[in-house]
Amino acid sequence: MAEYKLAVIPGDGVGLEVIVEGRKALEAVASVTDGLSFQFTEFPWGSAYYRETGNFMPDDGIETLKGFDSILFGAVGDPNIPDHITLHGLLLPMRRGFDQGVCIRPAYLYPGVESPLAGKKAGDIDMVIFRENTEGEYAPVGGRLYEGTAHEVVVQTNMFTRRGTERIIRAAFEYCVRRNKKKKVTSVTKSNAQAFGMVFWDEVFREVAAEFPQIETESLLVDRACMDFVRWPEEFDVVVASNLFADILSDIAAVVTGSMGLAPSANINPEREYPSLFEPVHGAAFDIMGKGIANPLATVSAVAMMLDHFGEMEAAERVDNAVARCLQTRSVLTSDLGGTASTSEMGDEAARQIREG
Ligand code: GGG
Repeated sequence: MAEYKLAVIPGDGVGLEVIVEGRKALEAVASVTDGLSFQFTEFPWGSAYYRETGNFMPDDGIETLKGFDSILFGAVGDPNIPDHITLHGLLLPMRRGFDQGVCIRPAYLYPGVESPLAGKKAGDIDMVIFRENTEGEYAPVGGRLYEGTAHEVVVQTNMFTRRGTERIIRAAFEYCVRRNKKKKVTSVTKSNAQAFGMVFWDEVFREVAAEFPQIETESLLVDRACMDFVRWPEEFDVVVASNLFADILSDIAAVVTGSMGLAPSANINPEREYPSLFEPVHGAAFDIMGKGIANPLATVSAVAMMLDHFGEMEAAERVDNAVARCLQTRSVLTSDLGGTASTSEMGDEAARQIREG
């Protein structure tokens, strides 16, 4: 009998809409799985909370979340608050506070979904991106001096630690070994220009790769990787990159597999000392928020990644299969995939598919 305590943070924008459907998916899978249940505690943190209190979460927010098995997160971002304030107020403190250094972002071209790239068939694109998640270009290291004057100075420092770099690269290789249909790890840097941090990354990549001689390896510069994601995405298997590069690459991977609305993300604390966080890759989506048309399937797939993290493999597979069936049957789809369904109709269909298994 497993009962998981989940913290639910819908956050902002369409996060509020898709999280409801993520919860429906969890309730559906619990209803058909013996001994599986969830206890939800919802937190109203995000931009509305910031307007009321001056903070995106309470001072003891991280401490409060420590008591949970996992966090289900929607999105952060507000049209009237600068993005660097919202992101650094809620999501990044959780990723760093819970040492979630391994971010996993799969991208798969499902049967029934059309890629914007000509000639790509279902399954042609099947890659998993490993994003370093707590340092690199996202480290809050830097400052501004003489602001607003003609001699203003701005410093923004990338930060790479051996522990963080080794950890994400090793996670990518171990994933290849565990899911043995994955055979190649591609590391992406810009070490011709970034001669300290990224040369270091390349060195660590070679060191870790030597422990996995059975896995094919490749190192690409990020500009080349961006081109290849568009012209030859089928060449990629497992990709590992720094915080910023993998964020950009995972958005490209999401659009070439049909929609940002299908891309899930797992922010993992590999040591399991702290809760991990599961979310859709997409953000608050100001253009469609409040309209009830956001695609909730990225959140449903994030729920499957959470179940996989818990070791609830049958339940995870049931949710993954339900998403695949929704996409293949095409009877209920949101507008990003050419349908007319609302967010809640799509979520109901996913829950129905989960129950029917
Ligand atoms: N659900 C993810 C989300 O809200 N993303 C907002 C965002 O801007 N994220 C930046 C990042 O993940 O680096």
